[in-house]
Amino acid sequence: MPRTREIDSLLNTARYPLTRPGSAEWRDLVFHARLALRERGCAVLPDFIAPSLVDTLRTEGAAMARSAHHIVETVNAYNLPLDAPLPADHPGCIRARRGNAFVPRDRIPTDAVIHSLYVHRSFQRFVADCFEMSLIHELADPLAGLCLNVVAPGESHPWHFDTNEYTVSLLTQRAADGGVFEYCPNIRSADEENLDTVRSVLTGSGEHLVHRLALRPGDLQLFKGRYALHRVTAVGGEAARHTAIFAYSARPGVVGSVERTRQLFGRVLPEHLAAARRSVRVDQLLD
Ligand SMILES: O=C(O)CCC(=O)C(=O)O
Ligand SMILES: [Fe+2]
Repeated sequence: MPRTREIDSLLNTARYPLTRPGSAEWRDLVFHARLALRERGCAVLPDFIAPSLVDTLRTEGAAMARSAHHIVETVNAYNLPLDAPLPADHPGCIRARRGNAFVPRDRIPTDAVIHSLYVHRSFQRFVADCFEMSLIHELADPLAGLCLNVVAPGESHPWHFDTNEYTVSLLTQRAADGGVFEYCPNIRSADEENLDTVRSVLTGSGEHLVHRLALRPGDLQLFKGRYALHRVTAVGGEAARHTAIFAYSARPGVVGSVERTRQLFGRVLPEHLAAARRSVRVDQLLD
């Protein structure tokens, strides 16, 4: 089996000394990431990947993008079934077209840059520290743990909340036009849905709550996607937008639901059926 790559060869180590945990530079990076996460639920670490690998990142992503599961769906921000019994003014009644496609973990080569990073202990330790956690775990989900999100020209990834509390992502190919990541920090919390505010964003009157990121390939993004409503706007031009999505959890053993897995990847594996009987959730929020 191809080996994963060593972290020193992957990163812009001059800026990101991940092999020196606890050093002054490490503490400074973590301090700033924590501040951004506390204030906005989002931290960007620019030029995280070694400049010499940014092209490899793009070509590897473009090759795996051929295995994306393409299906255009009508969804709501909570990924609730469209016939869920909700009051008429509930923001979950607002529908959108989801046109992005995911390449699942079992279609991503082990020696790809994004896989090498996802499983690397130094990287996980650094990410955990930024999220103020002692430890983070890869999802036990054989499909959703690591994905490539493909937004093709003309498509978008509409407003939604993530199932995972924390998400780490890395742009591998940017759109020539559009494909902007937009988010509303802390619009809900573990015990408050804030339905009125969510509805205002979905209907356009909450525009002042929307933040935008100008990401470049190789930038790392740390994000609290369970509490921030977010989307990728429609991609223009010829090129698709590709992002690696690294999903981690505070608990080991987290596996996506059967319904959501089928929705995202078009198939389920025995691990999903087994997990449905155990059901590990971190809170009682919708989705
Ligand atoms: O591709 C992105 O930048 C965002 C993807 C996203 O929000 C998701 O996969 O849940
Ligand atoms: Fe998301």
